[in-house]
Amino acid sequence: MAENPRSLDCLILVDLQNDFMPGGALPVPDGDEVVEVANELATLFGYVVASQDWHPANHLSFASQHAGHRPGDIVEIDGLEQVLWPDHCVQRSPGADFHASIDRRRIDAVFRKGLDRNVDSYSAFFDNARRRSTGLAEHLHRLGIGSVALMGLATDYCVKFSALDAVSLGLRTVLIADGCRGIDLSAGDIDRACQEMRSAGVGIVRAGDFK
Ligand code: VGL
Ligand code: ZN
Repeated sequence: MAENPRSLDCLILVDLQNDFMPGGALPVPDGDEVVEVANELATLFGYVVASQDWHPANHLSFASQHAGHRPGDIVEIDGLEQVLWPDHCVQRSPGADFHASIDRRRIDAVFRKGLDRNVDSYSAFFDNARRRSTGLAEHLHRLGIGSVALMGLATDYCVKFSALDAVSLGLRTVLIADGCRGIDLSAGDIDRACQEMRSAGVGIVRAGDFK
């Protein structure tokens, strides 16, 4: 841990896991390009956390759990709209590991999400039903961290929802645009996600701004 995290910002690395990389189960186009950005920025921040998508093998966000459905379909689970995904980031599988080039020594704490079979968790802070916290909000609060910079995968899902939750928690929040890649399930999703974040009060910056 940094000597005095109170005075420092926190870098949040979102889901830099093998399954979101090219060749993975739920590949984000060019997702591997942000790994180097993460390693560089991690040296510049006093405190670094990472989120890790961490699903049971029968998670209900998996299309394989819904007869007759395919990835990309949208269903309703417990009243919440759910996009169905290929099986990904199954707990303890290699796909759930962080990309091998990520410098783990720079990560001060890891927060896992998506453990509950019945509810997905895009945000690094809360599940999609906002019923359970991952512990990240309390953790940052305990450390006296009031501002966060986010980067990672995917811009239009986990990064977006993490950034919106950060703002809603009263954290000063910036998105490192060139440290993110998105899925664009529907063309324009990434641009719309950035607009949504900007309107919510997320500052959009570039990695070079921190150097
Ligand atoms: C993510 C879809 C499903 C993400 C995680 O990390 O953006 N997307 N699970
Ligand atoms: Zn997931």
